[in-house]
Amino acid sequence: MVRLTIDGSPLEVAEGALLIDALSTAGKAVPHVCHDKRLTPSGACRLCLVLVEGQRRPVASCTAEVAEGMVVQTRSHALDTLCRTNLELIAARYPRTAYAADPKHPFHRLLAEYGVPPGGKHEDGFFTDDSHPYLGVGMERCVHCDRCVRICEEVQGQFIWETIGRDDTTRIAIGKGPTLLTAGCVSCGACVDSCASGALFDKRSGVKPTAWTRTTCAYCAVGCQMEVGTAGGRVVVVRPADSPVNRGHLCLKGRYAFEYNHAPDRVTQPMLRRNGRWQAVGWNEALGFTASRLQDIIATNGADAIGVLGSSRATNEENYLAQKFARVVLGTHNVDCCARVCHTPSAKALKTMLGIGAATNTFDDIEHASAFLICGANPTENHPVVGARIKQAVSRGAQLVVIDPRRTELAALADVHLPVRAGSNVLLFNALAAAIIEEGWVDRTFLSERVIGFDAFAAHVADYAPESVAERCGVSAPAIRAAARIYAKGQPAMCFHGLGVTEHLQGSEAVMALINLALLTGNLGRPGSGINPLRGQNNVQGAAQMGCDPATLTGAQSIGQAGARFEQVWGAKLPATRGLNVVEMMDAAQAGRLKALWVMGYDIYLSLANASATAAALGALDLVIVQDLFINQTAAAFGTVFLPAASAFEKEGTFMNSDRRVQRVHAVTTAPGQARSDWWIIQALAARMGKPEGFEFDGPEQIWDEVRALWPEGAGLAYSRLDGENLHWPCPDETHTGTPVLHRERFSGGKTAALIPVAYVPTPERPDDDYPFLLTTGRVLEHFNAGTMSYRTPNAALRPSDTLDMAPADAARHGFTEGDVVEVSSRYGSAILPLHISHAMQIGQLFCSFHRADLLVNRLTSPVRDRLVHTPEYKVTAVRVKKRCN
Ligand SMILES: Nc1nc2c(c(=O)[nH]1)N[C@H]1C(S)=C(S)[C@@H](COP(=O)(O)OP(=O)(O)OC[C@H]3O[C@@H](n4cnc5c(=O)[nH]c(N)nc54)[C@H](O)[C@@H]3O)O[C@H]1N2
Ligand SMILES: Nc1nc2c(c(=O)[nH]1)N[C@H]1C(S)=C(S)[C@@H](COP(=O)(O)OP(=O)(O)OC[C@H]3O[C@@H](n4cnc5c(=O)[nH]c(N)nc54)[C@H](O)[C@@H]3O)O[C@H]1N2
Ligand code: SF4
Ligand code: SF4
Ligand SMILES: [Mo]
Repeated sequence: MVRLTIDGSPLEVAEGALLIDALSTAGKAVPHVCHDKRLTPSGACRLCLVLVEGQRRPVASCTAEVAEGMVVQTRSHALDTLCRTNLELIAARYPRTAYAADPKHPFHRLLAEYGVPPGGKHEDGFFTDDSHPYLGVGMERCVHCDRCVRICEEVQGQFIWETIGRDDTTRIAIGKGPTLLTAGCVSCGACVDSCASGALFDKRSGVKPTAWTRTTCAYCAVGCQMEVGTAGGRVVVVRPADSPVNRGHLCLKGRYAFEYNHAPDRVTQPMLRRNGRWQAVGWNEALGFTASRLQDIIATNGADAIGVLGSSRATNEENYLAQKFARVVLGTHNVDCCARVCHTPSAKALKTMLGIGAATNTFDDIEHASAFLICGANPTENHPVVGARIKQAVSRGAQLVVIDPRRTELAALADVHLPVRAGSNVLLFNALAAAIIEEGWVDRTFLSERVIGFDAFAAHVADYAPESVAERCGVSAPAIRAAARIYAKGQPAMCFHGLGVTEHLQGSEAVMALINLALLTGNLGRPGSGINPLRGQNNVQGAAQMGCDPATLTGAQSIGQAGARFEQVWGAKLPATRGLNVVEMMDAAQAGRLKALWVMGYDIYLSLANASATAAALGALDLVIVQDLFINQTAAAFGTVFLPAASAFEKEGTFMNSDRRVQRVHAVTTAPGQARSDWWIIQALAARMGKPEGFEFDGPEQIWDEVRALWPEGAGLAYSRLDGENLHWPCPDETHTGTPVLHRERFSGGKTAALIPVAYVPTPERPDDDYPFLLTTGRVLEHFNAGTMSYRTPNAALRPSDTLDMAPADAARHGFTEGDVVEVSSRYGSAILPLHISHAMQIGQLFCSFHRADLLVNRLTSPVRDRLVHTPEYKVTAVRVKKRCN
């Protein structure tokens, strides 16, 4: 800390702070237009001048660091005059109409305070662009603070804005024009957020918020913190909050895509399907009907004829109750969630090898890493705020290896991009291990102190030398060696992986093969390293961690080891039979063994692989209870009962993000009509089933306290701590400050970890003459999974459809042109999509997203599943493509 004196009063602030920030902490904010905490200081506007004892001239407080003993004076007649003169220069060209229209705008208030009327010198030639659904541009209001240029570059890394011209004719415009969108703007809104004058603005911010509430983004598992502005019971604007995870940044989903919440087709009443038609009913009737049907099924077929699916979109508290309901009220371990279809392989591999099935490090480590290995993940689209942080780290000199069949945005920036043939990760990861060992790039100290099984492992991977596998992986041997070198020598190196690793026949094993690389090189147990799955939804990590998993209880504790404790706290016997996961539930339904399914916030018909099999399974059930915000595809085609849920904007609770942070979710508005929080619905149904005991919580905090009592690693995460602190579990007691980096001195599973030789097993899904292309599926920036939310926002205008992406050479060979409507067929089904010719694609490989409900891309995907945990192989399907004749 350093001590200063501000206008005669003492102040203590952290060393290295900028004087301007120290002044605002002291309640002595000085005027400025060019300063933004998120950016490197520019000192351009010269409004923030102060007098510092011992300095002859006034000092720009935005570029000066605090120093011990500094004596500062913030106001004086001379300073005010200087500030007024500088403001006059800035406002000389500022339009008077804008000033008159919005006197409360901070810049206008500043002009008024100093008695500086805008000059309003009319000029032409400003950049305008009205084509963006969210961002408004009125550059005649530009005051040349350059904050848009700087934030787009320094935070988002997109380089859209440029300063053109000189002196008097200087303008801000987009360099790659003609519009923001054609120039590659990713609609993050950072430039609008930073703009000092209103030259850039949110087009929809016509309604001024009357209240602001801080909460956690309900889209992806980055877990950004945001301030939500509401008016008249509606969300009207969202702004980034300053928190360690997002540091005042958001992506276009968190910032702009909230209108689904007030969509006209939000379901606001419980419904029963009678004679094929949905009929609105009251809660009493809906719950009574559901309870009696479930009781009948238990009486006739047993509790194991029912399955429950928790929701990765709902809170921890709600998922905890969902699995407790399955186990205690119904009496079955048939409970799962969509973690099964994405990162259960990561959890399995990490738990098996290191002892905890979650990311080893935190996003805060990105700035400590010297190198990155990004495998089968596309963070700039799917975890955009993390993607932006990685881009910044790379621009500051960190090395980057990307393993992805597609040339993603990060791949284009990479030192080495390995465009691996989809399905051959294990071959490639073993080849990287072989190269690291052969070249002597292993970390000998780490190996000797913390790793066992080296000799057997080295012998195993010797068969996978780069030169012998490169061709099968579709990459070159020297490129494999170059990548191995960067990962092994670029200490510390941080590995992030995604579904391109897990959603395969060998998903879990491929994650093990990645962990082997970290063990060989000592890239574990310290900041800037580790094996880090980029988890999916806002609370997928939490849903599984809460026990929405057939084999584990809350806190990923095994039924065998922790069962007795749960029976004691719950006052109930746990079921004796083994539970089914979601894909086994589908098999059991098709075989007639499963009769009922309660699906909370999970559109399985749209999102499970091999949709015709899903349809056969869901169609065979007697009772399908859907609890959601909307009539999703599962409800539309197969629902019997619909229970309307409150959204994340409408409830209290917690989400667990990708790097083990538990963060509060706060209600910013009330739920529409009769929609209720998922936890309320579960409790009400338990009561109607005649088992209210253990489901009579007053609210989320009380539920969370029961979670903490059962989960030793989460015991310290009291609600009272969660708003202010940034806590990563393990956090065993309320004095513990959390564990951002796992496995520091020892592994959670023991002193040493074992290298596991993984043999490559090719997928049975192979191209042939009939199905010559390899299709991989995944995501795009603008839309989110089942699309129920993002398609009900102007994001639909930004990207109206999934597309089939094809390499230019393949398109030319088949005579396809951009936008052709094509029929894609696999051995399992077909889908019709518009074609997009993309330089990101390799020859023979195709990509499409799966977000648009009516396209139902999962008709194409195969029944192949991960060998250990049954995750569907969404990433490899052999297909053929035909132009539709119309
Ligand atoms: N915008 C947006 N963000 C999202 C979501 C969304 O729907 N939209 N969904 C969220 C969810 S639920 C999840 S789980 C995450 C997923 O986030 P990611 O894991 O990034 O998701 P994907 O786009 O499915 O796949 C990532 C990459 O894997 C590559 N890939 C395919 N096959 C292979 C292979 O065999 N080997 C390798 N090495 N790579 C391969 C693909 O080309 C793709 O670039 O995103 C979350 N964030
Ligand atoms: N082809 C292909 N298919 C895939 C994938 C792929 O890469 N390729 N990825 C897979 C992966 S990783 C995942 S995670 C799944 C995702 O697939 P899903 O889990 O089916 O999709 P989501 O859109 O995340 O959300 C599910 C539902 O939750 C509802 N919802 C939102 N908030 C709440 C709430 O608070 N309460 C309740 N009750 N409901 C709510 C939404 O309206 C939506 O209907 O898709 C999988 N499917
Ligand atoms: S919205 Fe984001 S990407 Fe687009 S110009 Fe502004 S800062 Fe750059
Ligand atoms: S990066 Fe993820 S958590 Fe952050 S704003 Fe975007 S969708 Fe929300
Ligand atoms: Mo996911």
